[in-house]
Amino acid sequence: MSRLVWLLALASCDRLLGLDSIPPLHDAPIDVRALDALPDGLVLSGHDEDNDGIDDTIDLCPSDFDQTMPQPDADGDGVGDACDPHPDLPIDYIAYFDPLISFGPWHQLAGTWTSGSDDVSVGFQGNSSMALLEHGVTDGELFKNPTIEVWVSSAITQLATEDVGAFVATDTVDPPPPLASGVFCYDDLAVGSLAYYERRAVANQSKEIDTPFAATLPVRIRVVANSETNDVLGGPVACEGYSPGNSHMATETNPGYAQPITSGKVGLYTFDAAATFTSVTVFATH
Ligand SMILES: [Ca+2]
Ligand SMILES: [Ca+2]
Repeated sequence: MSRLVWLLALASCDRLLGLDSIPPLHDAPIDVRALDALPDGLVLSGHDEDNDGIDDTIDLCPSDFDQTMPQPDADGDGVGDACDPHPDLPIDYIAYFDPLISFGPWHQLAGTWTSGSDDVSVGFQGNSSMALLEHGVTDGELFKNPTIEVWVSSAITQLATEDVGAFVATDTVDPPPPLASGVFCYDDLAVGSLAYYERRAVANQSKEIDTPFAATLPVRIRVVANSETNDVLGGPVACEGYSPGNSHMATETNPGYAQPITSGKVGLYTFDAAATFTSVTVFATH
């Protein structure tokens, strides 16, 4: 068979099988499992945050790219391996996901935030200032053993101490100063480190740890804030930084405080920096 005839035969075969009528994955952000498995009342969002071709509503990791079908989930808990905080323990679920298409339930405590088409941004605030965007829905509550995942797509720095990150605060977050009591995790853009800052109001304790972290935007920052003393999950709190651009991940754990965080709120913040946040995901345990 000549090369031309072979190609014609192959094209004909595709038409017979209807293969040329199947749109590319990225043009059809619908998981095939949704066709007969979508629970009553569940409506696809029509939005695909991580651009992996799977609608946010049914994506096992809505903010972490994984277009493998079906998406790997080794422990079968419904949270994909690409984002599962405890990939070997079937205890996790996605408690909250926000693609930040609008401000939605978030409200500003400080700074000037703007809502873009698919993100929220905060402008440069000047010397030693902080901008806080706090989640109203979680007011007064904290998901069990939450892991807060935040994606940052851009950041502008002008001074020597620039931070972009997220926090879990143990009580009401007032506009600074002072810093709220809680756990702050951030990419220290000026010195290229992943930083962990924990402040306990009762004991008037604070501790900051930095580890080298040469992040390339976009960057994923996670705050792991266990709400129970649970040896299975490791230490009480930790921070993680991940930058797909250079495949570098850093983890920082503060062993100095054994107390769990038993109540609180979730927030985004910057310090001496302008930044754009593209999504927030809260993982929790059953
Ligand atoms: Ca997706
Ligand atoms: Ca899992």
